[in-house]
Amino acid sequence: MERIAVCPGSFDPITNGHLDIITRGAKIFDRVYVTVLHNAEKTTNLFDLEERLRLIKESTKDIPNVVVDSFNGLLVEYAKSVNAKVILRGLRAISDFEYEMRNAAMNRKLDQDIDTFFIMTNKQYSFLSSSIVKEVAKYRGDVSDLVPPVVNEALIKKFNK
Ligand code: COD
Repeated sequence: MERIAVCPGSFDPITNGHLDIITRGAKIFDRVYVTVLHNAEKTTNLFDLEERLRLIKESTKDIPNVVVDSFNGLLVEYAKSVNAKVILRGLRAISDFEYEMRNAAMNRKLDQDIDTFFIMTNKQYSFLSSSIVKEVAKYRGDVSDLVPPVVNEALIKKFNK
Protein backbone atom coordinates (compact mmCIF):
# COMPACT_ATOMS: atom_id res chain seq x y z
CA MET A 1 0.00 0.00 0.00
CA GLU A 2 1.27 3.45 -0.90
CA ARG A 3 2.15 5.62 2.10
CA ILE A 4 0.54 8.97 1.35
CA ALA A 5 0.88 12.14 3.46
CA VAL A 6 -0.64 15.58 3.23
CA CYS A 7 1.51 18.56 4.20
CA PRO A 8 -1.08 21.32 4.66
CA GLY A 9 -0.52 24.99 5.26
CA SER A 10 -1.03 28.58 4.24
CA PHE A 11 2.41 28.87 2.63
CA ASP A 12 2.19 32.66 2.35
CA PRO A 13 4.86 32.29 1.03
CA ILE A 14 6.73 28.96 1.17
CA THR A 15 10.04 29.29 3.06
CA ASN A 16 13.14 27.11 3.38
CA GLY A 17 11.66 25.88 6.69
CA HIS A 18 8.61 24.50 4.86
CA LEU A 19 10.80 23.13 2.10
CA ASP A 20 12.98 21.29 4.61
CA ILE A 21 9.93 19.55 6.13
CA ILE A 22 8.58 18.70 2.65
CA THR A 23 11.94 17.33 1.47
CA ARG A 24 12.41 15.18 4.57
CA GLY A 25 8.79 14.04 4.44
CA ALA A 26 9.19 13.02 0.80
CA LYS A 27 11.95 10.60 1.87
CA ILE A 28 9.65 8.94 4.39
CA PHE A 29 6.40 8.79 2.42
CA ASP A 30 5.76 7.49 -1.09
CA ARG A 31 3.80 10.60 -1.98
CA VAL A 32 3.39 13.98 -0.29
CA TYR A 33 0.56 16.33 -1.20
CA VAL A 34 1.58 19.88 -0.36
CA THR A 35 -1.81 21.50 -0.09
CA VAL A 36 -2.78 25.11 0.43
CA LEU A 37 -5.89 25.18 2.63
CA HIS A 38 -7.64 28.37 1.72
CA ASN A 39 -11.06 28.50 3.42
CA ALA A 40 -10.30 31.19 5.95
CA GLU A 41 -8.56 33.39 3.41
CA LYS A 42 -6.78 35.74 5.69
CA THR A 43 -7.12 39.30 4.52
CA THR A 44 -3.51 39.67 5.58
CA ASN A 45 -2.32 37.23 2.90
CA LEU A 46 0.43 38.75 0.81
CA PHE A 47 0.20 36.29 -2.08
CA ASP A 48 -3.06 35.11 -3.60
CA LEU A 49 -3.76 31.40 -4.02
CA GLU A 50 -2.46 31.23 -7.60
CA GLU A 51 0.81 32.90 -6.68
CA ARG A 52 1.32 30.66 -3.66
CA LEU A 53 0.72 27.54 -5.75
CA ARG A 54 3.15 28.72 -8.42
CA LEU A 55 5.85 29.43 -5.83
CA ILE A 56 5.40 26.01 -4.18
CA LYS A 57 5.43 24.21 -7.56
CA GLU A 58 8.58 25.97 -8.65
CA SER A 59 10.30 25.34 -5.30
CA THR A 60 9.46 21.62 -5.21
CA LYS A 61 9.89 20.83 -8.90
CA ASP A 62 12.93 18.60 -8.25
CA ILE A 63 11.11 16.37 -5.75
CA PRO A 64 9.32 13.82 -7.92
CA ASN A 65 6.91 12.45 -5.32
CA VAL A 66 5.49 15.84 -4.32
CA VAL A 67 2.09 16.92 -5.65
CA VAL A 68 1.03 20.56 -5.18
CA ASP A 69 -2.66 21.18 -4.64
CA SER A 70 -5.23 23.40 -2.91
CA PHE A 71 -8.42 22.75 -0.99
CA ASN A 72 -11.34 24.58 0.50
CA GLY A 73 -12.90 22.78 3.49
CA LEU A 74 -11.82 20.43 6.24
CA LEU A 75 -8.32 19.05 6.11
CA VAL A 76 -9.45 15.51 7.00
CA GLU A 77 -11.90 15.58 4.07
CA TYR A 78 -9.08 16.51 1.75
CA ALA A 79 -6.84 13.79 3.23
CA LYS A 80 -9.56 11.21 2.65
CA SER A 81 -10.04 12.36 -0.94
CA VAL A 82 -6.39 11.58 -1.77
CA ASN A 83 -6.21 8.42 0.38
CA ALA A 84 -3.75 9.98 2.83
CA LYS A 85 -3.58 8.50 6.31
CA VAL A 86 -1.02 10.99 7.57
CA ILE A 87 -0.95 14.75 8.11
CA LEU A 88 2.64 15.96 8.01
CA ARG A 89 3.51 19.02 10.09
CA GLY A 90 6.68 20.77 11.18
CA LEU A 91 7.42 21.76 14.77
CA ARG A 92 9.63 24.69 15.59
CA ALA A 93 9.47 25.94 19.16
CA ILE A 94 7.36 25.10 22.20
CA SER A 95 5.08 27.90 21.05
CA ASP A 96 4.03 25.73 18.07
CA PHE A 97 3.16 22.83 20.34
CA GLU A 98 -0.15 23.94 21.79
CA TYR A 99 -1.58 24.97 18.43
CA GLU A 100 -0.39 21.77 16.76
CA MET A 101 -1.68 19.62 19.60
CA ARG A 102 -5.11 21.24 19.36
CA ASN A 103 -5.25 20.74 15.59
CA ALA A 104 -4.00 17.13 15.81
CA ALA A 105 -6.58 16.31 18.50
CA MET A 106 -9.41 17.85 16.47
CA ASN A 107 -8.38 16.11 13.26
CA ARG A 108 -8.17 12.81 15.10
CA LYS A 109 -11.60 13.34 16.56
CA LEU A 110 -12.94 14.03 13.07
CA ASP A 111 -11.26 10.97 11.57
CA GLN A 112 -9.67 8.21 13.67
CA ASP A 113 -7.92 6.74 10.64
CA ILE A 114 -5.72 9.77 10.18
CA ASP A 115 -2.65 10.52 12.29
CA THR A 116 -0.51 13.63 12.52
CA PHE A 117 3.21 13.11 11.99
CA PHE A 118 5.65 15.78 13.20
CA ILE A 119 9.13 16.53 11.95
CA MET A 120 11.31 18.75 14.12
CA THR A 121 12.64 21.81 12.38
CA ASN A 122 16.19 21.93 11.18
CA LYS A 123 17.84 24.15 13.81
CA GLN A 124 18.92 26.72 11.23
CA TYR A 125 15.21 27.34 10.52
CA SER A 126 13.83 27.19 14.04
CA PHE A 127 12.91 30.88 14.11
CA LEU A 128 11.84 31.08 10.49
CA SER A 129 8.23 31.80 9.57
CA SER A 130 6.39 33.23 6.57
CA SER A 131 5.41 36.27 8.66
CA ILE A 132 8.94 37.18 9.71
CA VAL A 133 10.12 36.81 6.11
CA LYS A 134 7.36 39.16 4.91
CA GLU A 135 8.15 41.71 7.58
CA VAL A 136 11.85 41.81 6.74
CA ALA A 137 11.25 41.82 2.97
CA LYS A 138 8.76 44.66 3.32
CA TYR A 139 11.53 46.91 4.61
CA ARG A 140 13.89 45.62 1.89
CA GLY A 141 15.91 43.39 4.23
CA ASP A 142 17.75 40.46 2.68
CA VAL A 143 15.91 37.13 3.04
CA SER A 144 17.63 35.36 0.15
CA ASP A 145 19.03 32.58 2.35
CA LEU A 146 15.66 31.95 4.04
CA VAL A 147 13.41 31.36 1.02
CA PRO A 148 13.70 29.58 -2.35
CA PRO A 149 15.12 31.88 -5.10
CA VAL A 150 11.74 32.15 -6.85
CA VAL A 151 10.14 33.40 -3.61
CA ASN A 152 12.93 35.90 -3.09
CA GLU A 153 12.28 37.29 -6.57
CA ALA A 154 8.53 37.45 -5.92
CA LEU A 155 9.07 39.32 -2.64
CA ILE A 156 11.37 41.84 -4.25
CA LYS A 157 8.84 42.40 -7.04
CA LYS A 158 5.99 42.77 -4.57
CA PHE A 159 7.70 45.32 -2.34
CA ASN A 160 9.47 47.35 -5.00
CA LYS A 161 6.33 48.28 -6.88
N1 COD B 1 10.54 24.83 10.36
C1 COD B 1 9.74 23.75 10.42
N2 COD B 1 8.43 23.76 10.14
C2 COD B 1 7.90 24.91 9.75
C3 COD B 1 8.65 26.09 9.64
C4 COD B 1 10.04 26.03 9.98
N3 COD B 1 10.82 27.11 9.95
N4 COD B 1 7.84 27.08 9.23
C5 COD B 1 6.61 26.54 9.12
N5 COD B 1 6.66 25.23 9.42
C6 COD B 1 5.55 24.26 9.42
C7 COD B 1 4.42 24.69 10.33
O1 COD B 1 4.68 24.32 11.66
C8 COD B 1 3.31 23.87 9.73
O2 COD B 1 3.36 22.55 10.20
C9 COD B 1 3.61 23.88 8.24
O3 COD B 1 5.00 24.20 8.14
C10 COD B 1 2.77 24.89 7.45
O4 COD B 1 2.89 26.16 8.05
P1 COD B 1 1.89 27.37 7.71
O5 COD B 1 2.11 28.43 8.70
O6 COD B 1 1.99 27.71 6.27
O7 COD B 1 0.48 26.67 7.90
P2 COD B 1 -0.71 26.95 8.92
O8 COD B 1 -0.32 26.66 10.32
O9 COD B 1 -1.26 28.30 8.62
O10 COD B 1 -1.80 25.84 8.46
C11 COD B 1 -2.98 25.68 9.13
C12 COD B 1 -3.98 24.81 8.33
C13 COD B 1 -4.32 25.48 7.03
C14 COD B 1 -3.36 23.47 8.06
C15 COD B 1 -5.24 24.66 9.25
O11 COD B 1 -5.75 25.91 9.52
C16 COD B 1 -6.30 23.77 8.62
O12 COD B 1 -6.19 22.56 8.63
N6 COD B 1 -7.35 24.39 8.05
C17 COD B 1 -8.43 23.68 7.39
C18 COD B 1 -9.70 23.64 8.24
C19 COD B 1 -9.70 22.47 9.17
O13 COD B 1 -9.67 21.31 8.77
N7 COD B 1 -9.74 22.78 10.46
C20 COD B 1 -9.83 21.76 11.49
C21 COD B 1 -8.51 21.20 11.85
S1 COD B 1 -7.62 22.28 12.86
